[in-house]
Amino acid sequence: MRLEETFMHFLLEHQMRHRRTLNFLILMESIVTAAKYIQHVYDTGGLQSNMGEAGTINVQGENVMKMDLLAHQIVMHYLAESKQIIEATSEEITEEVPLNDDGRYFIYFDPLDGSSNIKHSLPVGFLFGIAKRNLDGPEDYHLRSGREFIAAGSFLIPSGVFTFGLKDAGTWRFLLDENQVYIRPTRVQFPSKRSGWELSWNAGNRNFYSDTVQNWVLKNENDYKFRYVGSLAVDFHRLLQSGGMFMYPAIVNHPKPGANRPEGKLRLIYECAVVAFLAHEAGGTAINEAGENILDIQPYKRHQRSTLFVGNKEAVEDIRKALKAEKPKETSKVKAVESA
Ligand code: AHM
Ligand code: MG
Repeated sequence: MRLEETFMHFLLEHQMRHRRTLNFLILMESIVTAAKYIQHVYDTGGLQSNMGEAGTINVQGENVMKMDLLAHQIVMHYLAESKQIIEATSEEITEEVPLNDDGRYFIYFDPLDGSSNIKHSLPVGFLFGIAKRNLDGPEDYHLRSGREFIAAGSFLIPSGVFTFGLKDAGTWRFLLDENQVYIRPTRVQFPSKRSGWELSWNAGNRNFYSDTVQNWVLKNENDYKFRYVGSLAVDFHRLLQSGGMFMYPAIVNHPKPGANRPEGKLRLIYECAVVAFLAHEAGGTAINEAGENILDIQPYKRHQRSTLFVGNKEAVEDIRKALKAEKPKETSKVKAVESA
């Protein structure tokens, strides 16, 4: 019989080594329990007729799926029970959710990332980032940047793989065993070998990007394999192991101007900053289209969007140089077509 190290043991050792409290352990126990519950609900979602739309539109103007709401309720239940959270931010709720005035942590989460995959029973993820409140004085409740996270993670659903980043202590993967226990801490680093690198992006948008991004794609796409699932949590999960870059650039050249997304599509705090934190701890990096490190962007609103380029440092640096060098031109293919 082979007995393996559990996630909780791994975390306990870490907390003891750094003379930290057990509060963080209690919080992580609640998050892991929530993830396993979401996993169960997802596994049985087809049978329970829970894979369809909820019939509502969320703060982002997108269709809410029943599964989005169930996942949100599950996470909120276990967070409230843990009593460790002062205030929670969920993709599914417009305002902050105050939980416990004496809680030590802020949490930002997307309970089910990749909603368009739900109706196909394809993989989705649960993304979260955690920051600590000001313990030395009155709390100002400012929204935290990724640089202020103490941990972040991503659960892959339904395979149950858990990727967990701890500040200055690396990014780790855990597998779910037959007893529903997370085991086998394995450190993950972006692979430096370029031959397996992947470029993960919605190729259907290629003509809608800025001229700079379009030119970069034209020059570089053949150096990468193309992979795209359509869920950041899942695409990033794959990228961590294969290397390369995931990108969601600004959409600025759409034929229907209303469909443009100059700020990007993904949400800064609970999507971009979460994968940026995991990437940073795994030896990679993440920037927005202005070339700023995602971790350094101070959010000014809860559901703020951002452009994202995340992956191996060399790949991200390469496009950062292009973004810096080439000023976006006034002319675009669309404008040219319009005037033709
Ligand atoms: P969601 O949080 O509503 O699921 O939306 C975010 C998702 C990301 O996971 C994914 O990277 C992106 O939207 C996919 O968008 P697109 O369908 O435009 O490629
Ligand atoms: Mg999402």
